[in-house]
Amino acid sequence: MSTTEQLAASDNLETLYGRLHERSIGAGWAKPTPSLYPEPYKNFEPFLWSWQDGRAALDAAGRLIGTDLAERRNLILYNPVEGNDYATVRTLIAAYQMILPGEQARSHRHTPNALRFIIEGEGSYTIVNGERLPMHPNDVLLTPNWCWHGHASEAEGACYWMDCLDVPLVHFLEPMFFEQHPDIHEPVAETPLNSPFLFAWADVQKQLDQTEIDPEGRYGRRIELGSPALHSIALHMNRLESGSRTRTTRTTANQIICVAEGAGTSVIDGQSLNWQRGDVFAVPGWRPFHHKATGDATLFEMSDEPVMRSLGWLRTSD
Ligand code: GTQ
Ligand code: FE2
Repeated sequence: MSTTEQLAASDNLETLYGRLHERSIGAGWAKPTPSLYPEPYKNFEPFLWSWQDGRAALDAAGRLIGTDLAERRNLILYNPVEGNDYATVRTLIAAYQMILPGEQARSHRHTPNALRFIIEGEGSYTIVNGERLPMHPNDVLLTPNWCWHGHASEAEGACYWMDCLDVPLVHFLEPMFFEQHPDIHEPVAETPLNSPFLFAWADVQKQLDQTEIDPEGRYGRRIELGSPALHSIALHMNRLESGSRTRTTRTTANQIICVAEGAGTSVIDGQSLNWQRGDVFAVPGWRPFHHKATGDATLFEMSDEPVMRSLGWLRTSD
């Protein structure tokens, strides 16, 4: 290690860089890649995961692994970019999950916020902080930061859903905590008639029916679940009329979309993705996108908009 005097006497830049490096200091002006750039990089890709394949894979996993060995029987929908094996978009992860009749997925809690969108099956439920919440197709259930939650099924057949969590954001910011429930399976204390953690499809549909089509043409009929549903994740249902096309837009918010109803095509930064019910697709931030519905369709949108908004980084443009 050079001395302070030697550092001070450095008589060319290479010598100075070498002596700085010994001290873990870099020359800001000589950085090989810029730290500041005019607009977001395209680090994550638009991509679609098919429910048909997700369901087939879950059925196979159901034969091969049980909730005794797998804390959750979930399939991680990771964005296919170099070096990534987890995140779906920068801040969020989506997964398909399945539970078999009579199974119980043990209770735990963690600092990441989570939510589920139910895709198929009747008779499963989640126990959130002792409350038993039923899961019906197209319902949305929340398990916010540090709430106990476990899943169980009294169904005739398999029950399937999609999970969305802000784990990649928690990984980045570091406040990760996780623990198992002391009773392994948290007992049911109550079965409430309604809960702020449950958005039932029947209510969502009623609200959509009463909502006007967005006059700017960006979303069709759009409602927000919660305001926002979770501190880090906003949830919207967007209902598109058959044959309609939304106006091209972009936002700094990173989105994951799950198809609640219908079929169509989305064009995201020039890439066309054809979707149908249960499919999940990634709309990374600042990519121009529009949606086209071939029949009446409803898109369930999960985004990190509350994070962007609260930090002053939410921007949208045409
Ligand atoms: O159901 O509690 O897909 O904790 C990933 C982590 C689901 C869950 C996931 C989880 C869960
Ligand atoms: Fe969990």
